[in-house]
Amino acid sequence: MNLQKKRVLVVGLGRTGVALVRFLAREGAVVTVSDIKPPSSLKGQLRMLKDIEFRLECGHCLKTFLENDLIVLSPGVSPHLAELREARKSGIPILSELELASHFIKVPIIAVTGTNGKTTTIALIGKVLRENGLCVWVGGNIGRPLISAARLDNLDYIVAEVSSFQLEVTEKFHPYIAILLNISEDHLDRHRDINQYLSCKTRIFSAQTKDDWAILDNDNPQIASVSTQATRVFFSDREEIIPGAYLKDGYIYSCLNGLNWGLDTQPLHLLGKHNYKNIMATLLVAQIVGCQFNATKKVIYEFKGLPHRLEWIGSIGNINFYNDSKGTNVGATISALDSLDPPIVLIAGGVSKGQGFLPLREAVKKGVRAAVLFGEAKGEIKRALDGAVPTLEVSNLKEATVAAIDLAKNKGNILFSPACASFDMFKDYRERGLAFKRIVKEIKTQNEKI
Ligand code: UMA
Repeated sequence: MNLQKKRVLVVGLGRTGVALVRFLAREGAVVTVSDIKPPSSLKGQLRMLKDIEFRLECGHCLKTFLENDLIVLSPGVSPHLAELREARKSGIPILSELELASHFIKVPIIAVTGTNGKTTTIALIGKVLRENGLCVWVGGNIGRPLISAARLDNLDYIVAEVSSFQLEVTEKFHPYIAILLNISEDHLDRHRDINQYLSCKTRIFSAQTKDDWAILDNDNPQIASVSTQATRVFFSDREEIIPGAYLKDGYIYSCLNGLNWGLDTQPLHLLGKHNYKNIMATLLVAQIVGCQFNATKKVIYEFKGLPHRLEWIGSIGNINFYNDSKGTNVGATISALDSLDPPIVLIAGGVSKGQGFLPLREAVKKGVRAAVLFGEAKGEIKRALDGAVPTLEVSNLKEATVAAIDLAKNKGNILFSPACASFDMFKDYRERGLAFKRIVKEIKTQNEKI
């Protein structure tokens, strides 16, 4: 693809937009950016691009969309915008950032998607490959757009987290190894229903050939049956799969390419069966690319997990506190609940992403003493849990934490796993997780003074 002197419109000037403008300008394109925000809200981005020549238009204007040769979308921009519909009718190509990056990446890609566990899995894969002497770039949906890896060629692999938003208008994105970890309701404020969400996710396989690999969760029939030209290999925590990866008698086994590896789960820092599956996917990747078992095992045993994901943040008396602020959907909260011993007091709430909270009902019956709810969705969650577990509605995270400590009665685990997005009260899940850590620390300090 030659972008020299091409008129290219970038829609959205967030992290992806900034990386796109840099890349496109380097390629010699004539770049325009369209963003719905006013310039005063884009100051940070404009500062990052101050050395680059491009035109910014605030507000989406149809004329601008129609006078470009190519349109590239940020992941947060819906491909169903009216301006994009018109551009499509006029035959103007519309690419996702992922698709554009695919044209300029020659290094084999290991791509991970799924509702939960993506970031943990790419972090593990990246560390395992590096420990095995390979040169890798790790990024994607984690805030480091794939386009910033375009044209890098002194690499053995690119390890990329990809989201349903990024995959939605993608056709040529072609990973050598594609992993679909799991699927549960999420982002239904953007996708029509779970089937459409799943069909975006499975686009990760659509350009694969018989020389590629697809790693799939055998325990979910919708995932296990996805169609792909690639060699399919499965993982399961329910049954023995050879070739494949599975859990048996406290060991994770991975058997592929003539290799048989067994990993005792006892020394792992990562909690929960969902993390065992992330490890299974990592082991299969390691076997495909020819890693050594000892180096791989060392990384997995040393890995303490990422912040805001079932992160143990300390204890007060006999109560342990876990920060799972990245639990932004019901599936993630259910996995977190399954990973901890009862009794648990759950703190949840925030903004619903269109999913139903009813699946939480069964999960809380297995050891949750009470649920403390806050944020926009608290009433909706309460209705889903009523009768299954005692619930308490409060107005903010501080009140929720204080109430949870009271309800825990100096015993068990307090789990902050919101099952919701954070935007009603916080910038993002990180800010929310940090707020929880700060609150717990303050309460602990006060207790120590008494
Ligand atoms: N905008 C428009 N028109 C629209 C919609 C948005 O102009 O119709 C503008 C906004 O005003 C804003 C810009 O687009 O200025 C934001 O673009 P964006 O939402 O794509 O955000 P980025 O900063 O580029 O971040 C994106 C991903 N965001 C989303 O998918 C919503 C980031 O994932 C990702 O880290 C980043 O690219 C780098 O790849 C975030 C995320 O929440 C963390 N992802 C979801 C998830 O993980 O569950 C999918």
